[in-house]
Amino acid sequence: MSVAQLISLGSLTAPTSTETMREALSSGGCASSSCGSSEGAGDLPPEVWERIKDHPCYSEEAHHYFARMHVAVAPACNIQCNYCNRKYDCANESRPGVVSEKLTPEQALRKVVAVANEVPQFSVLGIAGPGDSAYDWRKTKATFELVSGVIPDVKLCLSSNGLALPDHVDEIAAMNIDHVTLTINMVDPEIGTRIYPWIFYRNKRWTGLDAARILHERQMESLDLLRARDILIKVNSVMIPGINDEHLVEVNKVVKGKGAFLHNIMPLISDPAHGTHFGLTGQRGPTPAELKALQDKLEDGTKLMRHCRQCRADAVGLLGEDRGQEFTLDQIPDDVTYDPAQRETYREVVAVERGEHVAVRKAASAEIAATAEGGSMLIAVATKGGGRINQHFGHATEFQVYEASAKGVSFIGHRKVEQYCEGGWGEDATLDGVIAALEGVDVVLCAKIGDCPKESLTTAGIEATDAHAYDWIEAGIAACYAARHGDAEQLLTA
Ligand code: CLF
Ligand code: SF4
Repeated sequence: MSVAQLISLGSLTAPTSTETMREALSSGGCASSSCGSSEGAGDLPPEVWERIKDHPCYSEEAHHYFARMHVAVAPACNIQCNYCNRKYDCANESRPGVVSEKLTPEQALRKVVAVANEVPQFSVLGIAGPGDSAYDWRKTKATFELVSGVIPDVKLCLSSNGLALPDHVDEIAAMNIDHVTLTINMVDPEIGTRIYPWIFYRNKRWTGLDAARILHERQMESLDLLRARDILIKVNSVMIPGINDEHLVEVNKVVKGKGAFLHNIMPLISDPAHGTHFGLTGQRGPTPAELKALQDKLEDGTKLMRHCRQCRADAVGLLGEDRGQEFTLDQIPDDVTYDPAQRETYREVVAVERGEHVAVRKAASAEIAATAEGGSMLIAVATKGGGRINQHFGHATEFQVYEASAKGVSFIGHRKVEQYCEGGWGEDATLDGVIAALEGVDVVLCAKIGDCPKESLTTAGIEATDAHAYDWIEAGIAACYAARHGDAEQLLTA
């Protein structure tokens, strides 16, 4: 039995011993790999892998197993982005049009403890607004200090526009904050004037080219200062067609040259209902194909993040889920105390499970690459985490999309959908939306699918199968690829 199955069966919602977990694993017949393998580092130096291996945003592999939570303690912001309406959360690191429950540092601690007790996958605490975490530094710092005093092993992560960050970089380093995200949308202030109408800096409001130039200089300074302190940097860039889409190639070069570890290109989400400048003036966001084309172009630069979910400033859970509404303050007792048992047990189980997953992924990739002449395929997977095909088609609110090609198996993104099956019934209109979201996909892998949706998908040219239910994602993909392109016998026995 896998970690994801254990979670879905509720085994991790009550204190569970490691022995019980191990027994469950061996009875499932899938725990034969080496214990605690740290494979998955790829071409990363071991010390870097050690720093990212439990961070769901910095490691695509980790996002199958580990969860982040955000606490919305930093409401103040010092700039205006044309894609942001300040009634909502910071759109640099979260989904526009969402309002979080704002917390004091003490309330945030209560919430973090409640989540740590209930969500064994929890590994990272991020502060991503709802304004700017470095500008609202006093509250950001107080929150991190309180939490790390109670849960010392939690990773601390913050996201900022970079304008105020140089003023606090020594404190950031001293607090052991190992991961910082900077949102950098331009390295040319002329382009910046089309994204930022004003900034507030050194007690003065700046506009036009002056504003964009100051912001650019401070962002470059932030990169240098963070790198000098060996803090891992992720750069977020919002892709805005016609404004900075082509320019992001240059941004990628510059941030790579300055040592950014990861570059996350986020599509502009522009909806007039959100009341942003771009939304109201008809600026469109990129299509999935435009986003993918840019990402493909940048693949040889800084490592790219393709698994971002543009989550909320109060998000809780694995990246593809949001359990924030289970942890609103009114549901958390005043005197909640931290119990590390579940998180510790979970980590022991994951260490075993993960080793096997890495081995399967490598084998599947190698086998698919060996039959490169077969061409490429897009496969959408319904998963609840743990690296397995373990979700019913009708329960999915997103599909993870993989490409099988000469490069092996690559995760290329996700497609959000409306849940098709509610209370045992599926709506045709919802299914049409799901099929539209799966455009370009060749095969859907899921734990179960009914005849009706399967037929509709087939009519739309998409094969759907539950033949690989609960198998590793990459093993299922290899089997599909073999069935279509390769030497089926060879691939299926890989
Ligand atoms: Fe949060 Fe951001 Fe840290 Fe992750 S999110 S502060 S790096 S812990 Fe992650 Fe969410 Fe994407 Fe951000 S999926 S929006 S990249
Ligand atoms: Fe909005 Fe964030 Fe930009 Fe501030 S930095 S204006 S909160 S998107």
